Parts: sequence; structure tokens; C-alpha cells
Amino acid sequence: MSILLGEREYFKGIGQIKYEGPQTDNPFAFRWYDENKQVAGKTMKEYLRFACAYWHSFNGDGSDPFGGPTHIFPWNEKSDAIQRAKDKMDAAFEFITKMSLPYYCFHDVDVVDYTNDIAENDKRMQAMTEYAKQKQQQSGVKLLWGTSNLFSHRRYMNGAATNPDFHVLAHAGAQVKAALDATIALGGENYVFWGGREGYMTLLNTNMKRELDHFARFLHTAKDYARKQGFKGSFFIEPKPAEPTKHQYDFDAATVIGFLREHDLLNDFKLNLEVNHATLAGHTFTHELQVAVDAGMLGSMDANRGDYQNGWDTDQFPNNINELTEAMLIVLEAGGFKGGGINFDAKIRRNSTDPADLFHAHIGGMDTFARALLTADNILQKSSYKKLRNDRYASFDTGKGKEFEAGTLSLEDLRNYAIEKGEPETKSGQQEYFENIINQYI
Ligand code: XUL
Ligand code: CO
Repeated sequence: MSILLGEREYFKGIGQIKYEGPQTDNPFAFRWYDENKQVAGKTMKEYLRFACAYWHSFNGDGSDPFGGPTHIFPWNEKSDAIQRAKDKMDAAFEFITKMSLPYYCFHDVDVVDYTNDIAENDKRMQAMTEYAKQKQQQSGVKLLWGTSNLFSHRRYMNGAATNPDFHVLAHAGAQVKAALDATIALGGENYVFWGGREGYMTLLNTNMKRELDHFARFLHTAKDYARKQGFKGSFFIEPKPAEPTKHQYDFDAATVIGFLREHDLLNDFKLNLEVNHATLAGHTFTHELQVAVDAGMLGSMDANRGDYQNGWDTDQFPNNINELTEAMLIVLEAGGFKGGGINFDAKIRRNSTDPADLFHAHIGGMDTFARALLTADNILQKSSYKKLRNDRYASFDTGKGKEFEAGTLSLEDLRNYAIEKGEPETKSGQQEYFENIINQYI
């Protein structure tokens, strides 16, 4: 991949980020992410399938509930909406190609400003789809997924697909149609639904059953439309328990899998799991990954991290090697992502105001994942980790344990076995030993 510049260079003085190895002092180089290195039968690039999130990187202006923008972007200078969107896309593809990121992801409103006029929005999105198509062709960068922002506009304050007002739901439909059209035209490999306001603030004014039925009907309707247009990719639901609503319906992986099963959506939908959404749900990220993998539903990952001292969605860039090694153990054992990849749904801090900060953030995130992948692969190849875990279940591999797994033992059989064998011997769970294996290979 080579750098794709538009009419002007936005990240001046920073060239292509290359792999230089762990010994380098160059802050603008990868120490661990070597895109052509083979791991688990694929190159790192093919395994990790990194994506840049348009919204945080090119729209996120550093504002928070206590203050306005601190990131003043040069691509926002023009007054014409389409020109501004093209400038932003030039900056985005310059950054993405300098970083050697193979994919990007967007919400409709990240790409171009939306108005209250559906026809005008469709026209804008179509113009930008043509522009993005050229950019993708010139650079080789691909669209990992597209999505629709159904949570920022005031009309969605009571939800989009779960809004008690059908009129609002129809607007959500119009927006999803246009976002699907764009995703399909751009060869997008997946389409995401994150239900930011699909939930409630109080049950006093909410018919939860009806809202959930509407949500499922909406997903079926969107899926049927996309399939009719020839979309072959996966739909992903991205669980999150709360924020912005008090309670979101897509609470966590297990909840979403149950919902998809109940509403006959399991064949078309998988999960896009986000690290800090797991934390907010009171789970570890590995818990969420394992739940998805065990159901054959691990689609993709939104990579970031939260903050140990507060309880909101800080969307920081990932940097914890231990945690990601444990995550990559699960991904590796599952054989990788099902169509998805690793999207950096993460933002630089409000006071990270240098253009270079976006590079440091992505370099750090990519290196941490690469190192975690290598470490996890080593653990699986060289350590006793898997054997130790399997050995804990050895009593189910033969004899009565095996018969129990096969479903041929009765409750009376269990009682007879317990009497015959007497009190079981004490067996350690060896947690500290398992934890040490992780550190040994980092
Ligand atoms: C919000 C979030 C979203 C989704 C896409 O917490 O993660 O950005 O990833 O809508
Ligand atoms: Co996300």
C-alpha cells in the first residue's frame, strides 16, 4: 500500500509507518506489527484485519460535556458540505494509507453532514459513495463495515427502531436503506447495528415487549432489503448495556444471542464486541468473546479500553498486553474472526491536540494487538496451557463421565457412582499457575 494524498497533505512531516522491530527508537514505527509475518497460518495483516474508525479519527473534535472542540481540523474549513466531506475523506485516506490500515468503518453522518431532508441526504451519500469508491480503488483500502447513526439526531431521543412513534421508526428505515446502499456499493464486508438509544430510561412509559418485537421486525426488514440487493456479508449487533440510555436492549453478548435466536435472526447476524462495552456490562472482554465464540457468533471487534477508575465509555486506545493476550487466546482458538476484524473504536484524548497523536494512538494499538497475537500463538504452540485446561475435564473423557456427557446417565446413576467412589479428591484450579504462563510468554 502506498500513501494516498489528496490535493493537499494533512499530516505533513509524517510518512509511511513501517515495521522496524522491538529495538527501534523511532516513535513513528511499528515494533511488533509486521504485516507480512506469518502467525497461525496467515499473515498478521490477514489475521488482525485492522480498521480505522472514521468517527473518532476525523469527526471527534475533543469536545466533552464540559467543553467544546479542542481538535480544530483543517479538513473542516470549506462551507460546502460535499467539499468539506471530500476534504475529510482525503485526510482520512492519507492517514489510513500512511498507517497501512487495510480497512475503515463509518456511520453515514461521519462521511457527510446530514440534513432533515431525506432526498438531499441520499444525494449527498451517493456523491460521497462515488468519491469513496475512487479512493478505495486507488489505495486498496477496503470497507470493513458501514453503519447508520440512529442516535444523535433529536428525533431519535426515544429510540429509532424501538421508538414508540412509527413515524420516527420510518425515518430510521430511510436512513438505514441509504447506509446499506452505500455499504453495498463500496463492497463493505459487513453492516453494523449499534442500538445507542434502543432501550429505555424508565419502564413507566415503556412497553418493552412491543419495542423488542419492533426491533426484530426492523432488523428482518433491513436484512431482507440488503439480501435482495445482493449483500452477502454479515450483519453485526454491537452489545452495550447502557449509555446513552439507562438500559439498552442489546445489553451483552448472551442477551443479544438470545434475542437473535428468539426472533429467527441467527443465520444473518453475528456480534461485534467492544472491549469497554464488556466492562460496562460488568464482564471481562474475554467473557464476552467466549460467549460469542461458543455460540459460533464472533463476528468482529471494536478495540478500545475503559478506565479502571470511572464507569463510562472513555474509548481509549488499547495498551494492555496481558488483557489482549487473553483475548487473542480466545480468538486464535476460535480460528479468527467470522468476516470481521479489529476496528479501533477509540479516540485520542481531549488534550491530545497534535496531528501526530492520532499516529501514536494507532501505532500503540496495532503493536499491542500484534504482540498479544504473537504471545497467544506462542502460548498455544509451546506451553502446557491447553493441556492443563483440558486435563481439568479428563473425568468426562472416559467411563461414566463420558456417558453423562452423552446423556445416557440418570440421576440415580449419579447417586450410585457417588456412593461407589466416595468423597472426591481435592483438585486445585491452579489459577496463579495459569496466570504465570501468560506472563512467561509476553
Ligand atoms: C458507541 C459505539 C459506536 C458503534 C457504532 O459506544 O461503540 O460507535 O461502534 O455505532
Ligand atoms: Co463501537
